[in-house]
Amino acid sequence: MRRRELLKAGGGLLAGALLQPRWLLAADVLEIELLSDPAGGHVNFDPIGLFLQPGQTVRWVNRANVHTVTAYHPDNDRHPLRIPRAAEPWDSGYLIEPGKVFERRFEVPGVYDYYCAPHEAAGMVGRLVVGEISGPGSRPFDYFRGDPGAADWRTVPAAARARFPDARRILREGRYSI
Ligand SMILES: [Cu+2]
Repeated sequence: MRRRELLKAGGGLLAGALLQPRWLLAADVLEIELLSDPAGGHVNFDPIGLFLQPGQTVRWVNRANVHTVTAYHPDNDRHPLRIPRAAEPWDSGYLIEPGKVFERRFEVPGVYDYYCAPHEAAGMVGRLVVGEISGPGSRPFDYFRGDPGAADWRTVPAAARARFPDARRILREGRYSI
């Protein structure tokens, strides 16, 4: 590698380190808990909003009740596309017992919205910002209206829309709990 390229690579690393909140530097795996009160009336992901760098992994841990971790993607029961176009959709399936975990590594930058299948209508959703605010997840909830290819996509329930944290806040604060 020539000196000029070395300097360029070093500069990129430095810029990345400065942008990254200090608490992120220690961990390649970031944890999100799946929570519920005993009656099941109040359910949520904690943190509901999380910033990570490309290459980092998220581990979702079920603490109570039965949940899924499912990407907003047409492959998942015709939900609208709200993850980067180049990213693979995912669905954890049911995490039935406390202590069950689901892990996923994120490489493609952008906003990733996801939901819990049994509790989406109750507003159990989460948002990841991987590196930057971009992609379908950064657009309004009804951005696909009038697109013939998206005619059979569902709408995001009102309770879920109301819960999503602002992506700019996630970028600013690193993580956001409700
Ligand atoms: Cu749930």
